[in-house]
Amino acid sequence: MAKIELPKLPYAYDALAPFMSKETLEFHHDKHHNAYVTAGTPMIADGTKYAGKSVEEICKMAFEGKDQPVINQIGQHYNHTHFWNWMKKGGGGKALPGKVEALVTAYGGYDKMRADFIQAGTTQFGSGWCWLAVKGGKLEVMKTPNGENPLMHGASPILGCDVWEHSYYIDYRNMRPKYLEAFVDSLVNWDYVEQMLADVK
Ligand code: MN3
Repeated sequence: MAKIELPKLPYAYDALAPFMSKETLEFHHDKHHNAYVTAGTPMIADGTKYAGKSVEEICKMAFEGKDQPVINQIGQHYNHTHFWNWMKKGGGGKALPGKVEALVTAYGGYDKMRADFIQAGTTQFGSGWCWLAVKGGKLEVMKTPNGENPLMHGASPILGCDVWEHSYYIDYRNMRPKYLEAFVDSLVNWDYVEQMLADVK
């Protein structure tokens, strides 16, 4: 059966300060992500059409079938499971692993990618995510509402940033662009981005 569980954070709750506080991570991981797992678990249990499917397959099936509750809960479980790994202490900046750098260079370079990613996150109206995704071998900057992700739109996500207010309001109040700048410049775990790129089919 498809089984989901709340993963442990891959670092201490205070590891990302001052860019993301312990308090933000406690609420965001322990309360918000946990709520998606709790609500999503019965939706994909044995006896449902999602039993035995991977979380990635469930995301695509749910979007295809316009199954909004599953898009919301399982989409958000997928997004957050990677989100914790997309950050690390001492992350961010321009030192990209080779294959990621090649993709970004083909896109138009680091500065363009950084500006477009921050712009996508800033202009996502209401809750959602901004992304670096791969489609047809090329890098795309995307934004999606609520719990959606690039898998649901025929692309493979390699980096995502949560722009729901619960992700930044404690640390940045209403200044979403400042949060996005800190994410790119000081938090991104490019090694994990490279790992996801390696898994793109
Ligand atoms: Mn969130």
